[in-house]
Amino acid sequence: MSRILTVAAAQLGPIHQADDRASVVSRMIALMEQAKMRGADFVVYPELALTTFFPRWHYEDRAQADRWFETAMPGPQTQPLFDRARELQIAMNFGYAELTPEGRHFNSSILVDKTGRIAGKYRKVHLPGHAEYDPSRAHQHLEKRYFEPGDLGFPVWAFEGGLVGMAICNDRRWPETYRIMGLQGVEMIVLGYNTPTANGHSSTETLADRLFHHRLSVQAGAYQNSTWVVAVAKAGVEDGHALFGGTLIAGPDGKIVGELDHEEDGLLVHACDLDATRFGKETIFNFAAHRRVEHYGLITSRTGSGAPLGRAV
Ligand code: CDV
Repeated sequence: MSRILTVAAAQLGPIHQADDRASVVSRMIALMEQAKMRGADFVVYPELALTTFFPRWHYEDRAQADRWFETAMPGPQTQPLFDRARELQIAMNFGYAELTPEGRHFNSSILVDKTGRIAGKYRKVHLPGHAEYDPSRAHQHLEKRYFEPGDLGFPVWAFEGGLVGMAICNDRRWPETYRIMGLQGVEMIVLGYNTPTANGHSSTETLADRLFHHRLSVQAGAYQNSTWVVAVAKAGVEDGHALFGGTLIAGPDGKIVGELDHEEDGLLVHACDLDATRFGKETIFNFAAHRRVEHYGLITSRTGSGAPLGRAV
């Protein structure tokens, strides 16, 4: 048996500060139309898809960053994206900066079904970077200044015939992200990212090193939870600041089934067999048979690493 969900990873090239939402939405619609022509059921866009990666900019007054946030979803500028998705009968996922009516700020991502209904929302849990201007860094990464940590956990939804979950960028480096969704039987994880090409803490880490860590994280999460993972970049040079590409789809055996090799707007389309996730889930990663939760307490009782538990025997 096979259940096919044809997914289009829709990488976006750079978005500059001067690019308005309308121009970005029209690029997203162009990719959506190509995705539909190539047979996709589901188009997946990056983290903070509607704007430049603004957490690189320091605003003394945090409210100045509010112009990068959406106060309604859909709002007047994003409505055309929802309308076109409904016309084309294509599901979608994208990330955006969310400002709630209560004044809370999140780095969020939504699942929108083929009727244009928001079926699920995720708010980024693992916020990287720092909250105050740091002159020691080659570039600023102020996610901790502009967002609060997500408060929705890592849910999985019955969506477009499969079990689908979301993560955002830095979340992909944390095994807990995948395992919490694995424990809900996830069959596809969609995640968008904006990853600087250079490490702000290290002048020796190369682009190859950074792409290696990206692939390693995504492939391990896919394999260890026997799930598809669709990882989508916002890439290229935004106002002089480089983000790497590396948009890829990893299968439930951890192997990469396709990867983009450029940093522009572009599509990676793959027919994902959701039933291919069964083999790993029923054998080596049959959680019910093999997990030993009595030994996993530190995962939730300790945040940073601490004293070793080893004792003389
Ligand atoms: N947007 C991100 O979360 N970026 C991080 C960088 C800062 C390491 C990432 O994990 O790619």
